[in-house]
Amino acid sequence: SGLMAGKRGLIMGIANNRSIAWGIAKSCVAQGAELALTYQGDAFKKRVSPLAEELGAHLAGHCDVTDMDTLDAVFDGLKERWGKIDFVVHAIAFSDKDELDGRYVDTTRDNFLRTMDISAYSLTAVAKRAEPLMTDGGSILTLTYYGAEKVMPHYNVMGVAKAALEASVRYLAVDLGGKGIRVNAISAGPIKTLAASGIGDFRYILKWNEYNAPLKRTVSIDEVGDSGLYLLSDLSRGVTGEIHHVDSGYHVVG
Ligand code: 0WD
Repeated sequence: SGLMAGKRGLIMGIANNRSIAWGIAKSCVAQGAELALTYQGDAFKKRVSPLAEELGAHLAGHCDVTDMDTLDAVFDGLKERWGKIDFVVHAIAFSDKDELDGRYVDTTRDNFLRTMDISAYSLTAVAKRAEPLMTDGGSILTLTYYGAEKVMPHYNVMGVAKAALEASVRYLAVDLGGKGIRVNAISAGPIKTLAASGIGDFRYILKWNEYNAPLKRTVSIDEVGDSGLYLLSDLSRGVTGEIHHVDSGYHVVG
């Protein structure tokens, strides 16, 4: 029973138990969803396996979104196992740590392209493969950040990639809407995760949010998880192309 009873979905981007995708996974399973999880390489397999076990989730295999063969293998596997899927969570981003500091103007072409590939293009690659499996409609959810809308210190090329990601959400929503597939993003407030530890002065950003956000605190992965649950469930069946802020309200003042 629950809001997600009978729904099956893929969650991409769990690195450990602090990952935002882990918060979303827990909320979905608490409401009856059945999950498949990908991991990036053997190092993460070790960390993700016990987490998958904890949720009774299936390990869908290694996936590096820069390698289309690994993406194809994951979706082929799901087709074989389940025949169809109802939702996908894309919680993946990467940029060279050295460029999440200092000035945006100093970004190298190599890292610009790599950041765009992993953090923006990959959503489109995922959506393209999810579409034929979402035979009863579906919900695709990605994660973005306020640095897409406004300049945030040190977010640099990742802000540019998140802007492209948010535009992708809108174009994908139009392309897939006719099939009842919805595409949305959560713009999460800052949370201390592995990916966030690469951003210069991240502790200052957390403090700044605590002082200035309407709720006077930062958000947790459980809170992002519950908002994700809404966007993945039929509660949000009239919602697509939306960037939903789960940031203690920071975006109304920032
Ligand atoms: O404050 C934050 N933490 C926020 C994060 C605020 C707003 C948005 N976000 C976004 C991130 O940009 C990302 O899109 O949320 C998403 C999830 O990030 P997270 O939960 O903060 O970070 P983490 O737990 O590190 O998970 C991201 C994972 C990677 O972990 P690492 O630590 O290796 O970067 O993305 C995966 C990987 O597991 N990842 C990839 N997966 C497949 N192929 C790849 C890749 N090439 N690169 C990274």
